[in-house]
Amino acid sequence: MGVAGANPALDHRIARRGTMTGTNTMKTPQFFQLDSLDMRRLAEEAAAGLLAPGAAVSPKFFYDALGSRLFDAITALDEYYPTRVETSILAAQQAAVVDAVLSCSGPRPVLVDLGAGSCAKAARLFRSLHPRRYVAVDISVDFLREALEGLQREHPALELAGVGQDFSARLALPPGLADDAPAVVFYPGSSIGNFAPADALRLLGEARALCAKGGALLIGADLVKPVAVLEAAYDDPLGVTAAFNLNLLRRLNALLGADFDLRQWRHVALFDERHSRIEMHLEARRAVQVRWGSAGGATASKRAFAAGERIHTENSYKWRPEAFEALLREAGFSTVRRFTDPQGWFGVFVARA
Ligand code: AVI
Repeated sequence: MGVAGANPALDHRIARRGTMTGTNTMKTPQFFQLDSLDMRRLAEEAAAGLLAPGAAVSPKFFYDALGSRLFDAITALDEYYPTRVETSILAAQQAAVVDAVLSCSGPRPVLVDLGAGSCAKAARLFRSLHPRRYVAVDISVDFLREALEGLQREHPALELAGVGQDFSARLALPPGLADDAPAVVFYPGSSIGNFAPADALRLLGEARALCAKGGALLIGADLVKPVAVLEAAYDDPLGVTAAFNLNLLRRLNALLGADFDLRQWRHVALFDERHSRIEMHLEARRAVQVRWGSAGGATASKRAFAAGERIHTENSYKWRPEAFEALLREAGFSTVRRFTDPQGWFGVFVARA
């Protein structure tokens, strides 16, 4: 994830070319980087979060190269059910889900994938959805290049585009990518749960604008369930989620030139019933002083943390299905279809734009 808002003036477009392989035209993915990854602003944002009275750092700082690998490892844990359950819903009910989507968009929609990463989840829909174009959006096009080039070899005639954009700040695509046909916006993984409801509403409204010409949203959202199940998913006995959380301090050391000693901090994950969210924190094991320099661009500073004081690193909201459907309607979507697993742990929603 990144920092700057979308700025069409910064567009860096690499033109699409077609190459002839025998009698077939093999298309080439096109790439757009909409936000420049401004390390100075990132450093300033992180420093401001550390200095706030209730210290908090955005979860976007989790995802450096190691953090992304640790997140992949989390999705393989027995305790972390969201990825597994969502995949099982999309596999077992794929025909009904795709029918619901196509009944909104009509055949051959543009498929827009938010937070696409390896593009693997969306690629599983290609054979039933038959998109006319696949647009993968992630914070940096560099995360998408390899995946899209691999997909192009498997689907030589499919138009592919990669867009680098921090859609946590603003979602808007370059003209010509999703405005020439009904679009289906795909946002799996319950990543919407990492937004506070007001921010989720803003993002869903922008997603609706993308698919407003007779399209649909296909989105996964994690649902409320017993607290013990939720807390185990975010505090696994192997310590993978703890490592994922602590890695944020490593990232801050690199970004800010800070001197966090990871051994002085521990991972905390608790379900907050009032907000219906898992909260992740890093808690100081003893009184510590943290200093950082001006290397990253932020002003040199320091902060003392008392024993037990915490840095809030992530919220992961868990929705009641009716409340999530109400949120979709508030964002402007009309009919909503819901698909769940037998235990009702996870919801896949198809919302008409
Ligand atoms: C990416 N996101 C949906 C994950 C979640 O479940 O909120 C991030 C995560 N944090 C700890 N474990 C997984």
